Amino acid sequence: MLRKSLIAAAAMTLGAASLSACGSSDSGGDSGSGGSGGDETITMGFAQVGAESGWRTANTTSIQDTAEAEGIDLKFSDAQQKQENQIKAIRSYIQQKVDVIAFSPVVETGWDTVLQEAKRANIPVILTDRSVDSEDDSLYATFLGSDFVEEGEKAGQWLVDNASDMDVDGDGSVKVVQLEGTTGSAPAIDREEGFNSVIGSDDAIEVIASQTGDFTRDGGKKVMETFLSSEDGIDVVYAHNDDMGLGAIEAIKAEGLTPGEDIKIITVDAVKDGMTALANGEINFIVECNPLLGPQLMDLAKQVVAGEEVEKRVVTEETTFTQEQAKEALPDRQY
Ligand code: GYE
Repeated sequence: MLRKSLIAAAAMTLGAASLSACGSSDSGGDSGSGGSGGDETITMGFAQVGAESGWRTANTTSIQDTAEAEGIDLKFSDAQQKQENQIKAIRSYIQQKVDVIAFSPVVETGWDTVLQEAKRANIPVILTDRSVDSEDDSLYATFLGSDFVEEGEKAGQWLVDNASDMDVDGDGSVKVVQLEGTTGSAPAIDREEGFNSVIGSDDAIEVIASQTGDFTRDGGKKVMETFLSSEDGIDVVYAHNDDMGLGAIEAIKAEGLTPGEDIKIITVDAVKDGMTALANGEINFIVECNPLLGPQLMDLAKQVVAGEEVEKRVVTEETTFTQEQAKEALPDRQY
C-alpha cells in the first residue's frame, strides 16, 4: 500500500513537472496559473480521417464526448480522407503547442517527416485506430486500436467453416468478390491479408475480383454494380466495412437478387446499420471493430502528458456476430 502511494506521489510530481514545463515554454499567455491546485487543462490536437462511415461517426462522437467529460481541451479536424489535410492539421497543432497530438492515419506510409517535426517540438503523438508503417517507432508514444489482420482472419475462418452453404450456385466453387477499404490504409491492407491467409486453406474458395470502395456506402454500391455486370457466378461479397456492404446490398437488390441469399455478404465493423441488416438476413456475418476509443485514448493522453510509461501497443477487444447473435445484441447496441 505504502509503496503504491509513494509511486503514485512520484508519478504526480513527475506529471506536474512535465505539465508546468509544457505550460511555461514560450511564456505564452496560457491559463496555467490556476493557483495551487495545479489543474492545468490538457490540450489535445486530433486529426481525424474523415466522416466516411458509420464507424467513423461513432469514433468521432466517442472522442469528442470523452474529451468533454474529462475536461480535455480538444482541437478537432476532419481531413476528408486526404493525407495532405491530416499533415496540415498536425503542423498547425505543433504550431499551437498543444500538449499531445492524436490521429488516425488515413494511409500507412509517408508520415516520418511530420512526426519528426512533432518530436522535435517535444509533443507526444498517439496513434489511434490506424497505424503508420515506419521504421522508427520513437516517432509515436503508443498505438491504440484493433488488430485488423485478426479481423480479416475471423472473416475468412467463418467463410471456410461455412463453405458448403456459401456455394450458392452449386458449381463446386465459392466465388468471392472483395470490396476493399481505402487504398494504402492499414485496415484495407491487413483485412485483406488476414482473410487471404485463412481462405488459402480451402481450394474451393477463390477471390475473383477485388477493388476499393474507399470505405463508403456509395463506393461499395458503385464497385458492386461493376462486379455484377462483369463477373459471373458471384457467391460471396467480402466487404472491409459495413458501409460498403450496405452499398453492395443496394446494388444486388437493383439487379433483382436477394442479398444474404442469392449472394452472401460478410463485413467488418458491426455498427447499427450493419447489425440491422445482419439481423434482417441481408448480411450473413460481421466481424466487430470497436470505434469507442475515446475513454482509452484520453487515459493514455493523460499518462503520456504526465510523462508516464505506457504500453507501445494497446489492442482493443472485439467479437463476431452471426444473424442470430445480431438479433440478440441489437437492442443494446450503442453505435
Ligand atoms: O472499419 C471503417 C472506417 O479504420 C477501423 O475505417 C477503421 C475503419 C473502419 O472507415 O468503417
